[in-house]
Parts: sequence; structure tokens; C-alpha cells
Amino acid sequence: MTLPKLKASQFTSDITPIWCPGCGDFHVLMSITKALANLGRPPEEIAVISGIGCSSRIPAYTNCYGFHGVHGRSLAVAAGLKVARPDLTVMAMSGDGDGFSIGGNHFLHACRRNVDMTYVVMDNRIYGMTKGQPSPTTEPDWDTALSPGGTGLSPFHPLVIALASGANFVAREFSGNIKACTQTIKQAVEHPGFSFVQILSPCVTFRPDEKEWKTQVHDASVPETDDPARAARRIMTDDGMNVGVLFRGDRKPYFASVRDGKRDLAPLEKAFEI
Ligand SMILES: Cc1ncc(C[n+]2csc(CCOP(=O)(O)OP(=O)(O)O)c2C)c(N)n1
Ligand code: SF4
Ligand SMILES: [Mg+2]
Repeated sequence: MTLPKLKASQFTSDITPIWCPGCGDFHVLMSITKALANLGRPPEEIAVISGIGCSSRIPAYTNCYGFHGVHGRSLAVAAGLKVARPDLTVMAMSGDGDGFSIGGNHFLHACRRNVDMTYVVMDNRIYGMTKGQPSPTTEPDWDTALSPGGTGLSPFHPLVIALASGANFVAREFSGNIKACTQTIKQAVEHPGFSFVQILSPCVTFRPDEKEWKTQVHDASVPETDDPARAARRIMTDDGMNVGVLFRGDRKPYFASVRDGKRDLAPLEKAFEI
């Protein structure tokens, strides 16, 4: 089957983003729309679900179906939608605060459940929208007025957590590498099951130091693997800045039997009729 030729502009809405000039999220938006165009599915067959945060504004800036929802709950909404409408391509978009603080527990169980959808987290190691509080991925010695002397807390490691919790595709990219981000997002969407992509996306306003990320990111020294033990060994030496696909597994997605039409939900729906 020949796929229709689509352009990224067909996936962009007419709402102008209100992100700060230079915010990494602009690049993520470009990569998302390019990846969606390359998939060959029209915008009305795609749903983009988010929580709350600067990063979570993304659904409004795409032309797909979207839901800018409740802080930390993008995965619950996205999983419910995918199970109810398996024909749609479902993407959940989040930030490090939304996804790993208030939404942390949902992250674990979304990886474990392995519903066929893609989770993109724009990680700027800060709560950008609420003006710069430390997040779970903030370095322990990051010293500001809101965290005098640093939090002293060990940072959350999203790739380790995703791998240990059962995600079927795990990757990290840098927002400024639009080509690599586009390719990885497309692969994540095409891979069955729960795919997780952490995108290092600088907050130029509250973390100007992150402008240096473009000189600090580097390709991972070890290629991607389908072996969780090898992937785990690679991330034990992770410096937080290596990019690329880490792991591509072969777990069967949750509810595949429903998608194949083998389970009849009508009796259950009838039982709950009011
Ligand atoms: C239940 C609830 N608690 C707290 C908030 C306040 N709040 C809004 S966005 C946010 C953090 C956003 O950080 P992140 O997800 O990293 O997004 P960023 O703005 O950095 O892209 C918080 C704490 C809220 N909106 N709702
Ligand atoms: S506050 Fe930070 S994350 Fe939010 S739009 Fe500005 S640069 Fe981007
Ligand atoms: Mg953030």
C-alpha cells in the first residue's frame, strides 16, 4: 500500500505557541509534526494527550485531536482512549514535573501495562510553567533561591525506570537534533506497545545553563538492543547526555485481543447499564 504524502504543516494548528523564544519545546513540536507526517496517517486519526506545564501545551499547537488535561494524568487519559479507540494513533506528551512527580505512579504502570501508544516527555529538569522549582530530574546541587544549596536529592532516572517497569521501546533524544528526534519519534510510534522517549528540551528562561546541552549531548557508545540486561548495563554508565534508542522489546501490547476483535465487551457494558 502506498502511503499518502503528507507535510508537517498539515499537523500544525493556527495557534501561535506562547513559549519563551529559544525554548526547546519549539523543536520538539517541529519533530512531532514531521514524524506524524512521515507516518502517513491524517491528523484526524491521531490523538495528542497532555497534562499541565509549558511542554503540555503541545496538543493545542497540533492539528490532531487533542486533550490538554489534568496535571500528571496524561497517561491515564491516553491509555483509556487507546483501549476504547484502538484504531487511533495515541501520543501522550508531558514534562518532567508532570510526568515524573505528580504523574510518576502512572508512568510506572503505563510501562507495565504496555498499551500500544507513545509517551514523549520534554525534560528540562525543572518546573518551567510555575517559575523554576526543582523537579525529580533536577541535579541535587542545583542552587537557586527556590532550592538554596540544592535539594540534595538523588535524581529520578526515567530510562532506568521505564526499562525496569516494562516499557517496550526506550529512547533519549535532544530537542535541538530535529532529524534524530523525528526519526526516533516515528520509530516509537510504529513500535507495538508502550514506547517512551525522553527528550532533553532546554528551559532557556529558568535554566540558561541548559543552552550548553547542544555541546554536551553525544551518541551512546553502545548500540540499541532487544536484551533488557544489556540495556540495563548501558544505563548503569549513563551520564544523562547520551542519546539514541536504548531498547526495543517484543512484549505483546495490552488488550491486543480486543483489538483483534476476539473479546466481546457487550455483556459487560450491559451489566453496567443504568
Ligand atoms: C494538581 C496540580 N498541582 C500543581 C499544579 C501546578 N503546576 C502546573 S505546571 C507544574 C509543573 C510543570 O512542570 P513540567 O511538567 O516539568 O513542565 P514544564 O513547564 O517544565 O514544561 C505544576 C506544579 C497544577 N496545575 N495542578
Ligand atoms: S519557562 Fe522555560 S519551559 Fe516554559 S516556555 Fe519558557 S523556556 Fe520553555
Ligand atoms: Mg519541566
